[in-house]
Amino acid sequence: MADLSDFPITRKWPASHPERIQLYSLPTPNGVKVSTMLEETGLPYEPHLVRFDTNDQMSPEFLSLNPNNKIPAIIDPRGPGGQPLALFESGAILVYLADKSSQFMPQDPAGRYETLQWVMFQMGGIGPMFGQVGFFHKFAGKDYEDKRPRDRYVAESKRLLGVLEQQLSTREWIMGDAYTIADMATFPWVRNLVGFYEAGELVEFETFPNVKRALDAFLARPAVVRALDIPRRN
Ligand SMILES: N[C@@H](CCC(=O)N[C@@H](CS)C(=O)NCC(=O)O)C(=O)O
Repeated sequence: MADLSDFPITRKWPASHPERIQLYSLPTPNGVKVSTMLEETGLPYEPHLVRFDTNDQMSPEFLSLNPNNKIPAIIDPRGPGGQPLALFESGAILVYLADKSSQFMPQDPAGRYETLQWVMFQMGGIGPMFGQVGFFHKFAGKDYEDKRPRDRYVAESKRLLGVLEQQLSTREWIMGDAYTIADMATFPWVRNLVGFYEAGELVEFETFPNVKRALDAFLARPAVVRALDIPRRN
């Protein structure tokens, strides 16, 4: 039986199944990337809800695992060399789970690097820019009189959607026929932009038909349907 007692986070979120991967998350776009990957691979895991309304992400127990106070984070009791491994940052977790499961990452070196390139494109571009659109369009920033910050992030988000559109205009998924962690990183954010952030009109989403097609295909996957509600908010 794996012993996770060295990880203070397990005091606030006790492991009922310490032999399984422990997921600390909330079904936000970054959280859904990892719950999707876990559902798609079939790796055994145990989800734990990190609540923002009670600031769980700022608790000493959570910070002991991720000093950056953000979900998602995991502990794999059987990491490299059979030793427990704690990880935060959704991109790093996706790569780790792809390597662990040998799934959703091309096996050839060039395909692997290209997939990583698109994961980085999401992590450095799509996530941060779409997130700013959310702030300036839907949340506190919507009341700012000066619309230049909003317009800047909308323009950048449209540009990024254009890059995705071009990539998807000749491919089923970002990497071609193969559905990979690049798709799992990207589409939860596209969904959020046009859904929760209600920015579809603002970014003229109808001008990106291939992004829409791939988004719909992503959302139709049974693993994604399940992942969107993991960990269940109670
Ligand atoms: N780069 C990080 C970003 C994670 C992130 O921004 N998580 C948000 C939810 S989507 C969060 O935990 N926010 C809580 C906070 O900032 O206090 C990743 O991809 O894992």
